[in-house]
Amino acid sequence: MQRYTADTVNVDAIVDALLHGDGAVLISGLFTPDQVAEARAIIMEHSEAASEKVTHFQGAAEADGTISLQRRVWNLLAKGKVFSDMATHPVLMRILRRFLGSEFIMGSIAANRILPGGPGQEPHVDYPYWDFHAPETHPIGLNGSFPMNAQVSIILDPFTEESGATAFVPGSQRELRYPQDSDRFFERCARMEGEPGDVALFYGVTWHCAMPNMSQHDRNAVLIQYLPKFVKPMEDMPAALPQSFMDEASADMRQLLGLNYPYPEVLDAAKAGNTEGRVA
Ligand SMILES: O=C(O)CCC(=O)C(=O)O
Ligand SMILES: [Fe+2]
Repeated sequence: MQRYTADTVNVDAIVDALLHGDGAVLISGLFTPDQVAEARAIIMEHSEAASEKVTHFQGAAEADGTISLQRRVWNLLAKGKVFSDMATHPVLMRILRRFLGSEFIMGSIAANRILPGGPGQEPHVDYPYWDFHAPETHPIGLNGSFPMNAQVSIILDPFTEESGATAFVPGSQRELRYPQDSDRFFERCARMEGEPGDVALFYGVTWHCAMPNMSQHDRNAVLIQYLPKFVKPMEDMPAALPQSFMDEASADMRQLLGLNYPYPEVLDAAKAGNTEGRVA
């Protein structure tokens, strides 16, 4: 996995690595210790109750109703300005404008906290390909040659093999396919290891999963899903945020919330509130 810093970021090389290379890169030191500490404290506070909803990729160890050791915190934009600053970091915006098109949007921003002893996930691909185990539900001929997803993991605790750093199979993004048992994922995988403040950026068709946390510390990350402007986002963020958030949002945040892209729209004037000619 190629490693960059904010100063050495090479957009063309990163786009090439995401599409044709490993499918993942690491950008180290993108966020300050203060930002990491603030984000982590908010996530820890909001995930103290074990009832936070987990992902559809939740580990088998939790399926029996025991206390969840993998916890999600949703709707982060409403929980602290630090998360808006993270989502709109200029280095990420610059890379993603090239990768997903200049008007790309955000489909989800959530935290994943894996407690000590917490489980990993099944190997998978991410939204909007997450159900590609049923390829017939997607358009015929769909492949990964142009991206409809980019994933950012902002690392808030040391990501090591022991603590369950995200596993991925380098190069698996080149062929859009859901990983099978016969793909021997766990024998072939590399790990997205990093320090708090680092960012793992990957193309979500790369086979990957969280791994079990065998360390003594929590393993927190902010997971951001970015999409091209025309893909229906996974979370309805504008509906979950107060109007004041929208009113104060930066131009980049308005773009990420999809506010620049108006569809679907009612294009029939009679239905759009023009009562002239409306049939009662
Ligand atoms: O937390 C991680 O390591 C990865 C999480 C992930 O891939 C997901 O929830 O889709
Ligand atoms: Fe994932």
